[in-house]
This record gives sequence, C-alpha cells and structure tokens, in this order.
Amino acid sequence: MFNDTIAAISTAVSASGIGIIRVSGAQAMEIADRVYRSKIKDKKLTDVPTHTIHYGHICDGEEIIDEVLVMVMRAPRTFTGEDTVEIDCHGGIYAMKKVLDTVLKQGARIADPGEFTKRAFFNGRLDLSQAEAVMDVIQSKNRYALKNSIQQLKGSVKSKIEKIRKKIIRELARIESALDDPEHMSLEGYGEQLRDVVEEQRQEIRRLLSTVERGKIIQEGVQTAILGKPNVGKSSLLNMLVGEDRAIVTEIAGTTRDVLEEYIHFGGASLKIVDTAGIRDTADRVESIGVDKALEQAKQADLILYVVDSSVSLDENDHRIIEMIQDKNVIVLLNKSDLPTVVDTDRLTELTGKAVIPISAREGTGFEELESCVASMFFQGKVDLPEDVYITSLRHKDLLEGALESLDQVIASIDADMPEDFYSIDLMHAYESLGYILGEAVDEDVINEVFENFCMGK
Ligand SMILES: Nc1nc2c(ncn2[C@@H]2O[C@H](COP(=O)(O)OP(=O)(O)OP(=O)(O)O)[C@@H](O)[C@H]2O)c(=O)[nH]1
Ligand SMILES: [Mg+2]
Repeated sequence: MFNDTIAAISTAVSASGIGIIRVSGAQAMEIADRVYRSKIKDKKLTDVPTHTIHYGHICDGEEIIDEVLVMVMRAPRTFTGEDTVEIDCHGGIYAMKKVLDTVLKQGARIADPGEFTKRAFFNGRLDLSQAEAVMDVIQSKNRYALKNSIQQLKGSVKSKIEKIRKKIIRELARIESALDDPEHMSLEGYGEQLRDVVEEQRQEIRRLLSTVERGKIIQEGVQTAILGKPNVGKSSLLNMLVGEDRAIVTEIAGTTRDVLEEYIHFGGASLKIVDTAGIRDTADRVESIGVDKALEQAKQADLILYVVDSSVSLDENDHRIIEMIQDKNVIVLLNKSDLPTVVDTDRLTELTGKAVIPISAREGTGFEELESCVASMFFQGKVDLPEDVYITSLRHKDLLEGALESLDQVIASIDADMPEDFYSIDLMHAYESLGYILGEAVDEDVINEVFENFCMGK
C-alpha cells in the first residue's frame, strides 16, 4: 500500500545511552545496506535471516558515523507489517541525527508523527482502537492508566465491540434472508426475539459507556484545582501534597499569581493538581490575570479543594467562591487548624453543603482524612480496576452513544409494530457506528486526526 520507505528517530531526542533509528518500508534492507558496514566482508543485510541482530558501523561514504547494532525484521512479523530495520546507535543527539540523515540521504523519507503506527493500522497489524492504545501506553502517567492501555492494545475494546457486532449482524442476516425468501422463512413473532437480543446489546453498550468517567480519571488523573481567597495556605497545601517546596509561600496575600501544575499520587489515584492565585478583587494587573486563570481552572476541574483559613472570618471572597462551586465536586479544607479558630467546621458544612476536613498545611495534619475522602469520591474506596475495559477515548464514547441511539430506535420500531425493514436500517447504523471504533470504513480525516497527536518516530 505504501511504496516509500520511512525513517525516524524512535527514541527520545536527548542525550541517552542508546538511540534507535527505525526504518520501515519495502526498501528498508537495501537502504540499510547502503549505510551499514560489517567487519565481515560483503555481508549484506538483504541476505541475513529475519529477526536477527548485526554488529557494524554506519558510514556515509568513507566517513564512519557511529558504531551500531542493526536489527533486521522482515514483513509481515513486524510492528508496521513492513520490512523493518532498527539501528541501535549511541544516544547522543548529534549521533542519532547524523545516522538518520545518512539513512535519509540513501533514499528513505522522514516519517510523519505516528506514521509507523498508521502503517501498522493500514497493514492490518492493529485496528484503530489498538492504534489509539499505542499512544495511550506512551502517555500513561500511572499504573492504572498503563494497565488499561495495555489491555486496549491487546484488543480489549476490539473484542467487546466485535462481540456486539456479531450479534447484530446475525439479526440483520436473518431479516434479509426472510425478506428475500418469505415462503421458507417467517418473521412471525420475530420482533419479540429481536427485542431480547437488542436489549442485551444495549446493556453491554451502556456498561461500556458507564466506564467513561472513570476511564478519563484513570487516563488523565483527577483534574484538581486548589481554590481559595489569598493567604489561606493554598500553596502550602500544594507543597505538602507534592512533598517539596514547589510553590512560593509568604505571609503576603497575593503571592501566587500564575497557575502551577503538579502530578501526585494520592488516595491510590493520580491527581493533576493546580495551585492558583487567591480569589479577590484586585487592582493589581498581574494578580487579576492570575485570578481569572484560577476561575478558569475551577471551571475545568473534576475536583476542587477549597481552602479556608480557619483563623480569620469568612468574607465576601469566600461567599463568592462558595456560590461558584455549588455544582462541583468539592472538598472544603479548613486550614490552619493549629491556630485558634474563628470559623468552625459545622458552620462551613452548613454554608457549603460539602465535606469539610480540618487540616494544617503547616503541621501536616488532616491529610489521611483528605486522602480517604478523595479515594471514596472517585474510586468508591477501592482503587483496583473491576472492569476489564475502560473507555478512555472520546471518539469511542461518541460512537458508542451513536450505536446506542440506533438500537433505541430499533426498540421503538418494535414497540410501534413497524415493518421489519425498519429494524434493518437502524441495526445497520449501530453496526457501522461500532465498526468506526475499529477503523472500518472511517474516512481519512478521522484517521489523520487520530495519528496527528502521535509523537515522532512512533
Ligand atoms: N499557622 C499556620 N500557618 C499556615 C498554614 N498554612 C499556611 N500558613 C501560612 O499562611 C501564609 C500564607 O500561605 P500560602 O501557602 O502562601 O497561602 P496562599 O493561599 O497560597 O496565598 P496566595 O498565594 O497569596 O493566595 C504563610 O505565611 C504560611 O506559612 C497552617 O496550616 N498553619
Ligand atoms: Mg499561593
């Protein structure tokens, strides 16, 4: 399908022990032979057995570029499904670039981001859901995300979807053949049988859709914003959670002006946590930009940690925040509980209608309670993964919803006693929607969009 041979640096472009240049395509071995020199006279990579490793040098004409190991893998048992050569060279940025340049000079084309995986998809090595999982594996930030991505790469989404589609296609076939041959096949009472099958598949799709929210959290971490008026101890809280002095802390109100972002593992989950500027009306231009950013973060957050200074009375800034966070997942942290209190827990619980936990960011107290509160909010107390598949892609979610709608329509048609060919139309739609998840008959734009987000060399 592809007639050119592509190459790219597949490891990180930073100084490291080794770097890998991947070359894939029909000319991979020939091109490699033009740059590879073995100690054994006349040794040709085109002649060596597949899946073998060879020591030698990469040369640009007479000039020796690097000492390397070359892996030769012939189609179809390769990642891309094409002839592939991987050159293990020294991991210096200059060395890797020079080896790549030499390979390009001999006829390979530089690969687009994700192009190796794209070829794997077009060559039938992966379906689209698995190709998407490749990227998720690379980007996994915690072990749950990694576990789920690996499952998807192994085809967990694919096999669920295929199962549902198989049931649907069987019914489609049955309707078609009965309509073609009414003398031998009757559809008498068929509506009720179909209802059972469709119900079952709707359940299955709903179950997959019910994993979306948790899937997002597994994949990306709980998007958490620390919010509160100035000087209540937001940055102190961030530092405590991160375990180092990440943010500047001073007794001056309005210290933090920018949004600071950190990942932490907490309550078994990973939290992507942001410290923000204290919310107040301010004439300071820089600070007021910070306040706007804080409000923006609050909007996007899955979880807001609203910090209150227990040693000073609530003011209009607190009331403004409380109003704003009504409909959000919020844990209220009554900070500075080491000082004499002015604001008490009951009062704050009543005002906010949220869980209130007294803490001291200075002394480090109250954090166990915070941790179990987070765990129960997002993981019902347990952090293992009870489902074998979590839907983590928005694209999959939309298509599952589309399929569900079509199946709803089938049920409506049965209820309304419509003719059987009405069932077929919506069954077909559901079947197609599910097929798009696997990359069947999707148009090129969708495929390009999927691969656009890949990194170089993958
Ligand atoms: N006693 C006591 N003081 C605290 C505690 N947490 C923070 N502080 C102090 O409160 C002051 C403000 O702390 P910060 O963490 O900078 O507060 P902030 O909410 O980030 O402030 P802005 O960035 O200005 O909005 C500092 O002097 C901290 O040392 C606490 O638990 N107990
Ligand atoms: Mg701060």
